[in-house]
Formats: sequence, C-alpha cells, structure tokens
Amino acid sequence: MLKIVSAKVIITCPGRNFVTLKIETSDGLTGIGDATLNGRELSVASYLTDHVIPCLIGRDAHNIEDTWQYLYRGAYWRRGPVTMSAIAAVDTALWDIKAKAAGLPLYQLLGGRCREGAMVYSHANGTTIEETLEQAISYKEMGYKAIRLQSGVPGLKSTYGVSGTKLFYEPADADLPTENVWSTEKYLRSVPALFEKAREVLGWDVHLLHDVHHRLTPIEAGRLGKDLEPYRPFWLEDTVVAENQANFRLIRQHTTTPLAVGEIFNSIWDCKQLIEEQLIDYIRATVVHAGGITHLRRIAALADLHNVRTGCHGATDLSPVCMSAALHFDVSIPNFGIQEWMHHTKETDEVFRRTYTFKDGMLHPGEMPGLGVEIDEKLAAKYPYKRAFLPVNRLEDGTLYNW
Ligand code: CS2
Ligand code: MG
Repeated sequence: MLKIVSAKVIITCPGRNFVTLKIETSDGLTGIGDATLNGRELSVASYLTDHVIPCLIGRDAHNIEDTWQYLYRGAYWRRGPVTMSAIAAVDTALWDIKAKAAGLPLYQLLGGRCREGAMVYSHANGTTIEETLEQAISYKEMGYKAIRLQSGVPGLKSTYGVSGTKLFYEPADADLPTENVWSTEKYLRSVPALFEKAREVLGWDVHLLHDVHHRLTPIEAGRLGKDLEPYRPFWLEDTVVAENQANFRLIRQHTTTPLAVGEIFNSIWDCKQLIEEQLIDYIRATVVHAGGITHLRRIAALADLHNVRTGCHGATDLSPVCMSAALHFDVSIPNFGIQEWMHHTKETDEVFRRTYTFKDGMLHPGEMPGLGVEIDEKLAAKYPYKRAFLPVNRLEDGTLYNW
C-alpha cells in the first residue's frame, strides 16, 4: 500500500495567483495537482485544507478512482467549480504519484500515445485589426499551425482578449472587479472584417480561432457563424452562455461554423446534451476545473461517441501543472482536437519547473516519470497571494451582462 502521509496547499503569485496541492506518500513519493480557480483561489484552498486533506491521510494513493468517488459522492453537495477543482487537484496529484511509482510518463498509464504531440494555438491580439494580424504573422513564423484572433472593437474602450502586454493575457486585473462596457452591435460589425483581412494576410494553411466569451444570444451567434463561414474558422468559442444546453440547437440551424464550449464546465453533466445531440464540435473542459484526469477522460470518451473532439482550456490562470496533465491526456485520447496554450510569465516558469516543450506547432509532454513538472516551494514562497478579481461587463445602458 502506498499510504498518503501528508498533503498541503501551496498558494503563490508569480505574476498571478496559483493554488497547488502537494501530496506525500509513505515511501517519499510526492505528486502535485493544480487547484487554481481564477478570482476564487482561496475558496478552493480552504476546501482542500479544511474539507479534503483530513480525509486523505492514511488512504492508499494508488486508489485513484475510489478516492475520486469518495470526494465526489462523499461531499453530498456535488459538482460546482470549487468542489470539482479541489477533486481535480487530488486526482492529478495521485496520477502524478502513480506514474512516478511506475517510472513512466503519465501518458503511458493512460494508454500510450495516439499522436506525436498536441497541436496548440497561440493568441494574437491588438487594439486594431492591423495590430492583431501583425502579431498573428509572427506566430505563424514561429511555426504555430493555429492562431486565435481577438481584436479591439471600434467604439469600445476594452474587450475580451485584448491586452496591453501582448504575450501574457491576464484578465484578473484588479483587487475588485473592473467594470467593462460591452456592445454586441459594435462587436458583430467588427469580427467579419477581422477574419476577411486575416485570410488575406495569413492565407489558408493556418487554423484561425475566435473566442466570443459568452456574449451573444443564440440567433446572434447564428448570424456571426454565418458571416464567418467564407473564412472557415477552426471554431467559434463560447458564443453563448451554456447553462441552457438546448440554446445551441438554434445556432446549429443557422451555421456550419464549428462551435467550441466548456472551459467553465466542471462535470460531464454540463455538456452531456451538447455532446449527445452533437450541438458542438469541441469540448473545452480541462483537467483543473472538470474533476481531474479521471473525469476528463469520461467526458472525452462520451465526446468520442458523438464526433466531438477535445479543445482543452489552457489560459494563463491554469498553472503549468494543469498544462502538463492536459498534455499527457491530449496525446493519449483518440479524439484530440487542439490544446490552448497561453504563455506563462518567466517567474511562473521558474516556480513551476516543467518539461513540456514546443516544436512544430505542437507541445510535447516529455518523458519524465509522472506529470513532468515540479514546484519550487522556496521560490513559490517569495510570491505571496495578491487578491485579484475578474472584470464584470455592463451594456452601454448599464445593464449587468456576461463578461
Ligand atoms: C479565455 C480565458 O482562454 C480562454 O479561452 O476564455 O482567458 C478566460 O477568460 C480565463 O481563463 C478566465 O479566468
Ligand atoms: Mg475562452
């Protein structure tokens, strides 16, 4: 038996807050899991410290599925981003331990490779179309096969995905939520022009993606999807809020543009109808927020039955621990689609020593036993937690809207 003897939560802020769970076993093996929930980090830290870790001590670290069921069913209050991020961190850390104990990179325990590496997409953004495409050209020259385009909206002071810092996009930008102003009309006028210019400048041998970030109604999403069809987007992401999964039936009636959704989902129940009715083409749920590798494999298996591929979320507020775990998952499943990869800051990459590498437009998880990532606890301690909230959005008339 590989007994869990201790576990702790490490909170660090090398440019942004990260929450990491570290589990230690009786033979000295340790494993780590990402538990970061942007803007609600301390809730997950407390859930782990106060309600999960006491139940872990003495359990067999090898019993990953039983531990998952214990934490999911045993909570009574099932699902939700805080609970499922906490379960995800435990699950990821236990997979890390199991793979280290086997002396294998994690993907070997998940069935081995289905592909060389995981195709990733980069993030070109700018206040104008020209600025955005300038960055897109440099990403294409770096060898990216897929690029997300997010451009400023004429008449709006700010919009999702456009950051002054260019390479590192961090939306949690203030101690209390900043208030952004949104106009769907202005936005819908600007996107087709962006894509038309993008195809002119970048050509057709690069995938182009766009994130709507939950801001349209289904019929508006149908219209945008139709407007973009001539430019063949790889996907339109988060077109509408997805609590009502049936919303997507209306979008599907109007456009063949591929749809992606799910970065804020935390269980298979959030996407079961979307997948079974093939209302989407890519499911974006990822390791840290959807219950870990164990649960994400269930979602991918259901998606595989219904022609849905994966497109795991990979923003800067998911730590290199989540990215490492996602890459082992990505190379091991049959219905991989694409992996988001927003670069982390230099400080973050120093705190989290990771072994995944970028080559020919793909990320490779590496061959180290386990996840292939370790946290430098001494360095992590140098970056204390700093409260930061995601913004809120209001329409021009002041109505509180989706950010
Ligand atoms: C975005 C994220 O990466 C994405 O597709 O939707 O930047 C998202 O806004 C953040 O992860 C929220 O914390
Ligand atoms: Mg998104």
